[in-house]
Amino acid sequence: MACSRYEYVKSYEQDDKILPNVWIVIRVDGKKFHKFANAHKFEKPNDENALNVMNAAGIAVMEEFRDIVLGYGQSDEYSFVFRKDTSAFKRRAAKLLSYVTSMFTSSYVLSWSQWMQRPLSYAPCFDGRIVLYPSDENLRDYLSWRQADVHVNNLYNTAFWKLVLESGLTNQQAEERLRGTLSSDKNELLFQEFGINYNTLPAMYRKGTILLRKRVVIGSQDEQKGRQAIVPIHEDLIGNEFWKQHTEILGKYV
Ligand code: DGT
Ligand code: MG
Ligand code: MG
Ligand code: MG
Ligand code: MG
Repeated sequence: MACSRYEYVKSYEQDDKILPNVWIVIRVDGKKFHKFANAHKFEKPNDENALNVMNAAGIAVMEEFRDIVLGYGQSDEYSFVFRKDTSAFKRRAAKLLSYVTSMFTSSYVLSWSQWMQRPLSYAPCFDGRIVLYPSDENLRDYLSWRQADVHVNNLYNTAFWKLVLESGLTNQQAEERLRGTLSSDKNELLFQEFGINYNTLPAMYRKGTILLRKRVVIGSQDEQKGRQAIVPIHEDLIGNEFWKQHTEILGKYV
């Protein structure tokens, strides 16, 4: 039966093909991770192992979808940048978004026990969105925005939790203490009251995690082979230096 009387319903489906020649960015973000982090006793403000679970899920997504040129993770979110000329899934927005979001989520669950002592007490879920950026500058500004976000939040959270956990302030007192302070004030507070030089804290907490595809050399000295690997780095991506060092991201595919 080629044409059943029901088949017309297919014509209600909408074409969601993404226009050519734009950067496709997909960002996933954990649903109510404030609650999820508490339920699983994440360390405050940063739980290194929980961030490793996020990174493992990010790597799994990039292993599955080869046209992603860069991943960027911080807190409970991950962004994935598809090359401008990708034809993956005919650039259909719903396919791209739902595959990436579900692959990220299932990989997060699959990687959990590798890093975490405590079992998952309920199923985490992630929202996903697609944003299109027409120019390289727009894409760089997007990534800079996410990295500036982790900086602002992490500096605040580091100061906040020091005041609560070490100085014994209530949450409200710590909030009042930090209200209206500049970055320089918080740096100074950490240094004067806790002897902490903020810039020496782990780069993963301050800068987030950038995932790049790189050729790496493996094997013994006698027999070396090159292969593609997904490499996590924790560098500044706001300045020009990063983009000069990693020219392959913006279009010189090697
Ligand atoms: P949402 O995204 O609107 O469903 O709500 P949330 O609660 O996921 O809010 P969001 O995404 O703005 O903020 C991320 C939350 O995740 C934030 O409240 C703190 C928590 N979180 C992320 N990473 C860590 C961590 O390493 N340690 C702890 N203790 N909490 C974390
Ligand atoms: Mg939110
Ligand atoms: Mg969230
Ligand atoms: Mg978030
Ligand atoms: Mg099917």
